Amino acid sequence: MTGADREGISLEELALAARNHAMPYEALRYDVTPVGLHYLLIHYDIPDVDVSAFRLSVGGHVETPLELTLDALRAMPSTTLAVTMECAGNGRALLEPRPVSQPWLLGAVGNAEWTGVPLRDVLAGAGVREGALEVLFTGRDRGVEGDIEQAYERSLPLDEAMREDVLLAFEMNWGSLLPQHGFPLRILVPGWYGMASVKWLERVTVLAEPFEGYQMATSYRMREDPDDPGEPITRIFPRSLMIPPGIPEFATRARIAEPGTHRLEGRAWSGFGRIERVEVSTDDGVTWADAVLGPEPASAFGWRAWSFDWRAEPGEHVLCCRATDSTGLTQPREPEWNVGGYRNTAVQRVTVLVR
Ligand SMILES: Nc1nc2c(c(=O)[nH]1)N[C@H]1C(S)=C(S)[C@@H](COP(=O)(O)O)O[C@H]1N2
Ligand SMILES: [Mo]
Repeated sequence: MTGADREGISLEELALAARNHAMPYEALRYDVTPVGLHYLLIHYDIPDVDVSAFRLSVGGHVETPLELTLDALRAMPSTTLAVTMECAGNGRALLEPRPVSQPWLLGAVGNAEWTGVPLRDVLAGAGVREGALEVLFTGRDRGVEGDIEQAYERSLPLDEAMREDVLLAFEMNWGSLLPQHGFPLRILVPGWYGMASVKWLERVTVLAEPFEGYQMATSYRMREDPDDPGEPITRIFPRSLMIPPGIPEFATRARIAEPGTHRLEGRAWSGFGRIERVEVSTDDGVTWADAVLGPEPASAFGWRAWSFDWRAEPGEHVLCCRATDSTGLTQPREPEWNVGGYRNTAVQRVTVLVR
């Protein structure tokens, strides 16, 4: 189905799409996504943060509540990890009917190097009390969603929050966080969809009961219909994307390529396990062949490069790619429709006219 056949996009969706940009597919060529090419998703407005007055509060079910300056956090031992972050709504606009929200095609992803202090070191300083269940992360940004005025906030189960790779991150690609990526501090949860990595972090609260806020109880759940409470969305399902070969037609983005051998290149990632296989189809998913995998990424949740030599013959071809991880999870041919339009990891299809 071409764009013109599909139900038109609304001005509200356009307003969201123009604020929250995707990573262009050609940026899959970079192992580390340049900051300005990383996707962006901001539910409300970017808050104005006075960094001289900034304090991170750590409280709730702890022995000693803390108020930490940025300098105090920067003075602690820090780690840098290359992490693929992806929005849970990536692929939403390809669902039919299209759930109305940020209308992502497939570019809501990026692989950045994040520097920060392990959250567990800070929690150890505060002393988590017996009976703690979850850790709540509250951002400074406020808005109205589902008729509820709220700060953007999400919780994590305590065992996830205590992983050594969950960072209080203050740098992205070796520079201070930019305003749009959470300046001056965000939480980074490798392997989980982006909604868990709360930006503009103001407060960390240890909880002895589950947090039932809007972004947990209503948003970010796989629901078959509006009455279905659904299952929460957590880790990133495997996906692979390719750099579309050839050149684009400006208005339609249709690809045009010369006959001959094209090296197809892309990246694959998963929040469940290592990428073990990427396959390519040049006949719209009828037959598949293995791509050549690049080296194992240095960090567990960084993306992995792959390539595939395609002998392009004149005519129209639909190229597809599909990733499988070490837990055996792979990508379906068709999406699983759901109310929020989440986790559409159906294989990418790129139509190329060879002439
Ligand atoms: N405070 C706050 N944190 C947030 C969001 C937000 O709107 N507010 N958006 C979340 C979502 S849905 C995603 S996908 C990621 C996007 O991070 P990025 O814009 O740095 O790529 O941030 C998450 N953290
Ligand atoms: Mo997201």
